Amino acid sequence: MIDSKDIESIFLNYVKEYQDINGTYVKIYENQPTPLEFLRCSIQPNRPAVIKNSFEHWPARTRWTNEYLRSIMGENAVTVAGMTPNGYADAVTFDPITQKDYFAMPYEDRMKFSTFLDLIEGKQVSENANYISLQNGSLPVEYSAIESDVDNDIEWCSEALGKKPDAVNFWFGDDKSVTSLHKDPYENCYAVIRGQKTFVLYPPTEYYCMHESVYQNAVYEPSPTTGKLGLKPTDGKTPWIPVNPLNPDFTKFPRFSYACSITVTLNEGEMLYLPALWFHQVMQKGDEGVIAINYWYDMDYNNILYPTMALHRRLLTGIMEDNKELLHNEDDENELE
Ligand SMILES: O=C(O)CCC(=O)C(=O)O
Repeated sequence: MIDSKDIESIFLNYVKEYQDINGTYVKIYENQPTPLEFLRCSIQPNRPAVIKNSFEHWPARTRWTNEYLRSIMGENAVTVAGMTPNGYADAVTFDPITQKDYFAMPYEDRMKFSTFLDLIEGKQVSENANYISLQNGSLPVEYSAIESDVDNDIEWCSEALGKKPDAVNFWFGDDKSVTSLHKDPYENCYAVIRGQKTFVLYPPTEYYCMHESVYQNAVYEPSPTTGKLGLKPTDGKTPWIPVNPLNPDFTKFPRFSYACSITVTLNEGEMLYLPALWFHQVMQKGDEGVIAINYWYDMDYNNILYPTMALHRRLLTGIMEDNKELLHNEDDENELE
């Protein structure tokens, strides 16, 4: 009779086989690759890469000081989508009041860009982490005044993929904000303009190690009396990874001990190619704020990668971890009804 331990060892073999073959190698391109080289060496094998010296020509590289941004954008209203008391927006979070883990979504506020700069520069005190982190193509929507300081797409990547980006996003935050471990169905070219970003990466084959589970949603809201942000449970559930690679709890999440991270630190002027469905957690540091632009290209759904991830998710999180909601969900990404 086969038991669940046998099935677990099959998943573990799959994790290890990929690790044995690929190790933790990250290709470094000293200059922008040709589309063919990028396709062959990075996109097709679905491996991360760092690309140096590829966007030196962007005016943003020299122009985007806080002073300049304030002069052009200061009066414009922007969305600060990542306001949290602990720096973790969209993350599994324990609520001491209800004694439950939730999928915690940030408080989203609109403010003048100059007010956001005051918060980042410490001219206005805030108890919260404040992060400009909208992922809806925010650059052309909210930052059209500075959009022409960067390229509309990453030419060699567009050529390699045969498409233009689906979304171009503007990120501005500081070391208080961390993006929790997750994956996206996009090929991602992530360009650091100011400061430093550290990505902790895991390949899609390590889904087994991630302990993804389904959590009730909650959103941070300011208390009407104190103004402090607290969690308010809401309708809906979200499948999410509860492990923090910075401080993993191996008693609660033993399978994470088999995960093999690749840590990539990007400095100003460097770009990460983050392949579709790679798990990533992102930290940042830099005086007076960290700025990045990323280009999201729709992943190739004809490839076996997407259905393979869905299969693993249904088997592991759906059946073995008994989250039946996942089995009936057609959309394999996030929110569940
Ligand atoms: O920069 C960040 O904080 C997160 C970036 C990210 O998750 C992404 O580009 O998919």
